[in-house]
Amino acid sequence: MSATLYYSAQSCGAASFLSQHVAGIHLNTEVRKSRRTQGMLRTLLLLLLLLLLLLLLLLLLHGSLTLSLSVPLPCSRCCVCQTVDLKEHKLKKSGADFYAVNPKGNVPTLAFPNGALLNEGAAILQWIADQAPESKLAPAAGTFERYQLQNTLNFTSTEIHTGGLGAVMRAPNDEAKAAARVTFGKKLTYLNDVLLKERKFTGGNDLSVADIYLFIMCSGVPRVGLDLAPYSNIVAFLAAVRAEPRFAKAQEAMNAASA
Ligand SMILES: N[C@@H](CCC(=O)N[C@@H](CS)C(=O)NCC(=O)O)C(=O)O
Repeated sequence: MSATLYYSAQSCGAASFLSQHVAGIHLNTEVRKSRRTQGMLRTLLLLLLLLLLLLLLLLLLHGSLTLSLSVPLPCSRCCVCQTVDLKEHKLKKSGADFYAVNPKGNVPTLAFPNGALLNEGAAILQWIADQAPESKLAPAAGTFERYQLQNTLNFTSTEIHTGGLGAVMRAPNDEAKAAARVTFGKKLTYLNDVLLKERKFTGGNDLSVADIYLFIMCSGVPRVGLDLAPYSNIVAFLAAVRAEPRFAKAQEAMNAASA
């Protein structure tokens, strides 16, 4: 059975939607298998058409087979995606109370058929990457590179997301906002001068879930009154993520889903 991802395209939850799309786990592989089966049945039917006496009976049989095979089958590594109105804490489609899904009320949230929940972005992103190791969205568990990815996810969550963007947004007045921008600027300098120095992505040449999360967060920096232009490595990083073909497709899918 599929897990359900609750997200909002205008929030940090977008990183999880984009990552599951890049990982390819949005595809219902079982449905693709049944389409292959349908193709084989069509070939068989063409041969059987030569036997005119059985024509009517075979056409009827074909109709019922097509009908049953087109029903999507459950897929253990798929994500079903649901958008959340974060102001109202309601599901956009049904209007149902989101607190009934996740008592913490935040996105991203990943709900499993057995009732288990993941509701911290860093954990969800690693779960997504691990469902599709061939996507190389995270280094293998247990390797030093995986701990470095975890390091970047935590840095993004605590120092860019909550400690940077969140601190400026929550600051009660202009003076406090200016002070929060100065602190945030120091973290951006670290990101620019150390983490992204001579690197396309934070882990090297392969796009990772940490890059997708960092992309979403850094894209929000101008909205809190900070100019990214002096941070040339961050600007180059954002362009590199945007240019990654799998990411570009994922973004198109997210735009289409929220249109
Ligand atoms: N600690 C969580 C924070 C997630 C978070 O801040 N989500 C925001 C959107 S960016 C949210 O859902 N806010 C609404 C709420 O918490 O009620 C994580 O790292 O994933």
